[in-house]
Order: sequence, then C-alpha cells, then structure tokens
Amino acid sequence: MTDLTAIAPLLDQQAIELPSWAFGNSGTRFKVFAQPGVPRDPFEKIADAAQVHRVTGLAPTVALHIPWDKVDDYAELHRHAEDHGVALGTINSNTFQDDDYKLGSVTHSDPRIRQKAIDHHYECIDIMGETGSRDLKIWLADGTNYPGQDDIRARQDRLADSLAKIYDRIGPEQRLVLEYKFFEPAFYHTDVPDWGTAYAQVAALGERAVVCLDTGHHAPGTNIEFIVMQLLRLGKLGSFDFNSRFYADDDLIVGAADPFQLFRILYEVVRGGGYGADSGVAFMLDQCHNIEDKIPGQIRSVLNVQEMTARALLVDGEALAAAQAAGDVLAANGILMDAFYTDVRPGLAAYRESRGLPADPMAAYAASGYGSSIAASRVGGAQAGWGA
Ligand code: PSV
Ligand code: MN
Repeated sequence: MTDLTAIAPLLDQQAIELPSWAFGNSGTRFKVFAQPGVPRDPFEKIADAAQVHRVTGLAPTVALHIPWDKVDDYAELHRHAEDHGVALGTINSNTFQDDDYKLGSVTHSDPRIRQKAIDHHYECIDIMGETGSRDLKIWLADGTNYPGQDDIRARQDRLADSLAKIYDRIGPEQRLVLEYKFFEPAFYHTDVPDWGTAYAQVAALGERAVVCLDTGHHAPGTNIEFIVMQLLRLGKLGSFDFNSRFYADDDLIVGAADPFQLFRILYEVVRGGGYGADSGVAFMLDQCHNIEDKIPGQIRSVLNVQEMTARALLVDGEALAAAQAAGDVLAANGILMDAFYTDVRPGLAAYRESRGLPADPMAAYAASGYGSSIAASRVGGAQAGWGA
C-alpha cells in the first residue's frame, strides 16, 4: 500500500462544490427518466448534497442555479445548509430558458433584452449577499446558428459592455466567473467559445473577473491541461466545472471517460499553484446523473477527483525537473506515469479512517438507508429538474 501520510495535509484541503442540479431529474433531449426520491425543492437538494459530504468530507458547499433554486427566504436556506453541515456556494445565472433570449441575452441587439439579462445578474448578486456566496458564474447560451445571422463583432462589443455593467455590481470580496463553451445550443458560433475569448473579456473587466473551465466544453482532442497551465500562468483560472465527455457536453461522471486526462489536468493545477485552500481555484462538479443514482453518482465523482489529486500530488517534482533539465525524455515521462499508475485507493481508505470518515464512502452511503428513506418519504409534489 502506498503510504499517503506525506500528502495528507494537502488532501485535507480538498473541497469540491456540488451542483444542486445534479440531484434533480435530468436527461437528454430524447427523454428525462424520473427517479424515486428526487428532491422537490432546493431544501431537499441540499439535504442530499450533505450526504455526499457526510461520507467523503470532500464536498462542503453546494452551488445554486437561479431561477431553478429560487426560494422566498435565502437566509432560511443558508441556515438549512448549515444545519446539514454544508454551506451555499457559487450562484449560477441562467439566461438560456426564456423566450426573450432566443437570439441572445447580454449580447442581444435589442437593448431592452440586454438590460433584462443584466438585471437577472443583479438579482443573482443580491442573492449572493444573502447566501454568503463568493462567485457569480456566468455561462451564456448566446450565439448564432447561421453565418451572417448577426454581426459577430458587434455581439462581442455588446458582451463586453454588459459584462462591465454586471462586474460593477460585484462586491469587493466577490468574483465574476465567466465560463466558455465552443458550441451548443448555438451551433455556428458562440459568443464565449474558448478560453482566449473568456480571458480577453475578463481581463478587460478587472482583477475579480476570472475564467471557469468546464472540462466538457472543448472539441475532442483538445489539450485541456495546456489551457489550465496558461490560465494559471495568467492568474485567471477561477474555477473548474468537472465532468466527463465522450462526444459532446455529456456531463458524465468526472474521471469516468478519461482518468488519465483528469490526472494530467490535476498535475498542472498542482504544478501551477492552483491547488489548496488559498489558491483561488474553485473545484466544482457540473454533472447530471440521467440513468444512475444521483447521490452515489456524486460520491463516486468526488472520489474520482480525490484519487487523481492524490496521484498528481505524488509526482516527484524534483526528479521530474532534473530529468527535464537533462533532456531525458523517457525518464521525465516515466516519472509522471509512475505517479499516474500508483494505486492510491488503499492509501486513501486509510487516510479517510484517520480522519474519522468511512474507508469506503460508497458502501457507507449504501448502508445508511438514506436512498430508500427518501424514496419512501418524498411522495407527492413536483420533482425538481433542470427545466429544459
Ligand atoms: C452549460 O453547458 C453549463 O456547463 C453551464 O455551467 C450551466 O450553468 C450548466 O451547464 C447547466 O447545467
Ligand atoms: Mn458548466
């Protein structure tokens, strides 16, 4: 068994935010399969998220999506989270489910619709004040489907103008986090397609504007760890939305499709100073569990991130730097691969026990009976979903 004692203090600092929407019903454009016990409101979503933290110690906060998680009293939601041992995290805006936004939101040619989208972000910032959230995460569905449909340069200017208005409202301890995505739902162009555009836009705003890297938002074959390195180098990597993709933005369990890619990403995070409580890089999941059970799906996800983090922390940095300096290609590659191939699972089980956590969180959750209790008790009402 690989002894993880040396990296245990770093493992202690790991925190992975869960998306409230992972606990609601979700699906594809073909079918949403409802599951028994799915939350009917944000309070129940938070209760479910708290189960993940209870058995892993890895997920102390929950991200909200507005309006999906709108409540009358955010102070009450805040207290409810605390009572369950978690806190409220990032506020995600939503300008992709209103008829007015068919041709765009903050980039729309009509100033009335742009202002409506800006006002929605002001509402999100007000909510952040009540929930104690640090980050406002903005992902835009804005874009066009056909060449010539709109002036793509003018849209970029309108985007800059709208983001500046939103940024002006952000508090001194808060951040604007801009997420990019290269396609979908717009297919010809999106207004924030890539890290370069996101970087250019947030750099123009100021220090408290940073980029969110969603691992599912790149073309196949993209070297995501290079982007991680570059954004860290530029001081603009604000957060991750972790998930796995095989084909498009699949939103599958992080580390399921390509654990080696997750390792490479986490290695660059560690190497670039993006790991740890004070790094300013927030780890989040952005996933949907369409066919598997949602709470165990989230548990597996945070464990996958923890496993690859442990492997990344095991890379022998000194030996690697020496091999690189000597131009020893095979030795350098071998050092990285040695860490990747280390089975950290027994060591992590021992680490968890040393922290008073179950050695096997998946088994502990299964044994808790929570899944069958919510299936039995949550009867009636409308199950939560992402509303598409
Ligand atoms: C868009 O695909 C996205 O990744 C954004 O983060 C949204 O907020 C989220 O998905 C909604 O599921
Ligand atoms: Mn995302």
